[in-house]
Amino acid sequence: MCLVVEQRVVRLAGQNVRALTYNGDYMPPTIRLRPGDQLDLTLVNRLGEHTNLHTHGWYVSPGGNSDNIYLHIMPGQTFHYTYRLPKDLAPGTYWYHSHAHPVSEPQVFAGLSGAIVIDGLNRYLPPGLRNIGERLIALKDFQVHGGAIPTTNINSDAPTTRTVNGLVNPIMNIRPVRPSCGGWPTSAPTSSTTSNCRVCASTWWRRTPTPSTTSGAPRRCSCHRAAGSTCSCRDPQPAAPT
Ligand SMILES: [Cu+2]
Repeated sequence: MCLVVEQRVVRLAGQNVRALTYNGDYMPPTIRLRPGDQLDLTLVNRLGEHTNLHTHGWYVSPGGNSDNIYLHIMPGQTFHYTYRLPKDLAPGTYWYHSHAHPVSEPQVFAGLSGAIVIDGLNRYLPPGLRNIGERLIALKDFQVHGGAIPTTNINSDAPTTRTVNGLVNPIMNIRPVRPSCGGWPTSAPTSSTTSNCRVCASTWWRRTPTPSTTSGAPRRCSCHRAAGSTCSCRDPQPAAPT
């Protein structure tokens, strides 16, 4: 894998913005690996200052050409990283970013961050949901001064534009889940329809605390079987969690 670090004009929230990018994108490639894998990554620095790479959250060597935050990859330099992931690395989401002192904050602020997924999280789901589809949501925010994301006099308290996978207010179509639906485990039932999807979704969703009704009594449903089983909910569906 190769990451090229450079300043580029990217399209953000309907405007052209100079940002610091990996491979020319505000939302750079997602690194996807499994516990025990080895990541060989080439970092090419086309900035006018040094940078480096840090994999946030990994339990890996912090020395040599691994997750060594003291490295300075100088302008024009190419560096080869090798990360050996332990077999017991927790699956889930992580992220990578510049950790080059003292410029890590402005570099990350200007865009140098991306997502990492360590596969294997599904095995912690209820058995009937382990084959559901997966969606990655990466949140980044930016400010613009003079057509560029500022890298000096940063005011993190100033208003920012929040992005989801690099987009502002994107629309994501989701549907309640059943094992064969390929939907989201986090989706909640939103209607009183009686499709299998809704039934399975309500089964999943009832694993979270049940919200109270206006009378204060918890809403309950007759369905407490494992996801995928045939069941029906006689009572109103609970409201979506907030
Ligand atoms: Cu970090």
